[in-house]
Amino acid sequence: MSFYVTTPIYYVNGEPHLGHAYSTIAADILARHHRQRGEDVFFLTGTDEHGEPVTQEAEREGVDPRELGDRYAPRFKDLAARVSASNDFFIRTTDEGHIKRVQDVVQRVYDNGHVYEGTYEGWYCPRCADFKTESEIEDGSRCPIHKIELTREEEKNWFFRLSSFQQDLERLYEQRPSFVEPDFRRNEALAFIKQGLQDVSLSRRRLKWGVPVPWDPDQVIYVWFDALLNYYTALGYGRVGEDLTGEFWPAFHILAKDILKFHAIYWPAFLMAAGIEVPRGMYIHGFLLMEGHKMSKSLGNVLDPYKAIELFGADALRYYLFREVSFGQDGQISTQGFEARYETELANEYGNLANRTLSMVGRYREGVVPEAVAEPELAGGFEGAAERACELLDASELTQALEEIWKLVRRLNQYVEEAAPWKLAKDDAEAERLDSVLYGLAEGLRVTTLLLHAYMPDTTGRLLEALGEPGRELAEFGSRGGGQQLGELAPLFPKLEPAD
Ligand code: ME8
Repeated sequence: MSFYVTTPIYYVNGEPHLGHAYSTIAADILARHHRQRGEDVFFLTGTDEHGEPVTQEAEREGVDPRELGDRYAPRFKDLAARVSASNDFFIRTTDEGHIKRVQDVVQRVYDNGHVYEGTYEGWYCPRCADFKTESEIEDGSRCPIHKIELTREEEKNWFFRLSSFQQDLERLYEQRPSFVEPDFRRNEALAFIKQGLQDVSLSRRRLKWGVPVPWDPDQVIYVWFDALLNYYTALGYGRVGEDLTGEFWPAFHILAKDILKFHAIYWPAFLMAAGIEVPRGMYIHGFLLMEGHKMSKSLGNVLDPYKAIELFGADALRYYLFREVSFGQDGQISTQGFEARYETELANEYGNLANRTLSMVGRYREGVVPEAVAEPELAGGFEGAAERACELLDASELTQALEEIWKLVRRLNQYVEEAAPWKLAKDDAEAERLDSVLYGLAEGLRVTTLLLHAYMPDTTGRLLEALGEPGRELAEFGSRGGGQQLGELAPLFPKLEPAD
């Protein structure tokens, strides 16, 4: 089994922010989870360096657009590393390997008869690098995403016959109901298709910064086709000396609702036109909101993920984002909410559970997990838990899966209180029961921590090491018998000093 997951490639027209980190973390959780299930995984992220959004910023700063890529691509790469993303490759659309392959595919689409020369006139947003249909325009002439004035543009250039894929797309949506998830996004995309599709421009004449159209080098390929193709081109050169296309294509895409139309409509149509298999699917998430606004470079309403990671660690941020905001929906985030969950859930519930379990096994059983059978009242709560989490993760329901896993953390804490091992330890007649309780706690903690590993790779890695767990595969409760020597564990989520 193989699994190929991607994030959007981010524009290099400004500093990366938490919104970008969010998509990257989501894709990383899926990548890590699938690796835990023993699948071959390829995880791709990167930067989108051509086109209007980047050219505009370069003009504003009076620099060459190439310079912006060289400045910001390393920052995006660094952010991915800081949030513990386990991406296998970082693509830049200025890579030679990408450019060459984009030209190949676009040429194929041309050769297959899906391209013609024409003129288009309409309302254009340079930040989106997109013409807007009448129904997408806000307040007469504003971009609904960037809130800036649209410009009336006329373009004579190459067109992609999107309209001729209307039926193929409708059929695709019918045959593969989960092609676009969640459902309400699928319906949105399908409604857009059913309105009737218009052809879209495939090239830009005025623009110099982009991939030259192979049969007409005076024009560059429209940035959206150049960008979307990254998902495909990367497999051709992302691992030196190997072509991974056969092994990993088609991809599963993670993205937010702002770029739904490109991914859910243009992209599969373009692939069909090139004779390439359409994506395996895509999950469209919502926006992280601070004070009710979409956080973005252009609105300047930015929360700094670096500071959060420096103070609380990447795992805490990863956890918070997927716990607080129901994945798929827009959701408010705040520093107060973050600190509260850090304290009450990560430190008090999970961190304490880990430390208590290790210290009780240490104190009462010299650090060796008893070889015993867990009490049914505890074991029962774990039945089918891993399976449920897997099913939810298969549907990219990252928040619901985390919710299920967190129920296990709470159940274990409740069990500690009910079983009160410190009381059992005072009574020799209860030695067997104490064995069973301590075994159950260690086993429950192990199984739960394996499930949490995709969300919080660093802290859970430390805990699993202390639990003497060599592997990272998901496990059923009771599948390990006891007898392990437990190690030391520094607090997983230390209390912050007020000075911080
Ligand atoms: O659109 N909340 O790049 P981009 C959640 N280059 N996610 C957010 C977010 C927020 N507030 N802000 C940004 C582009 N994102 C194109 C994509 S793909 C072939 C080309 C995330 O830099 C989210 O994934 O504007 C969104 O779709 C993406 O960043 C847009 O990044």
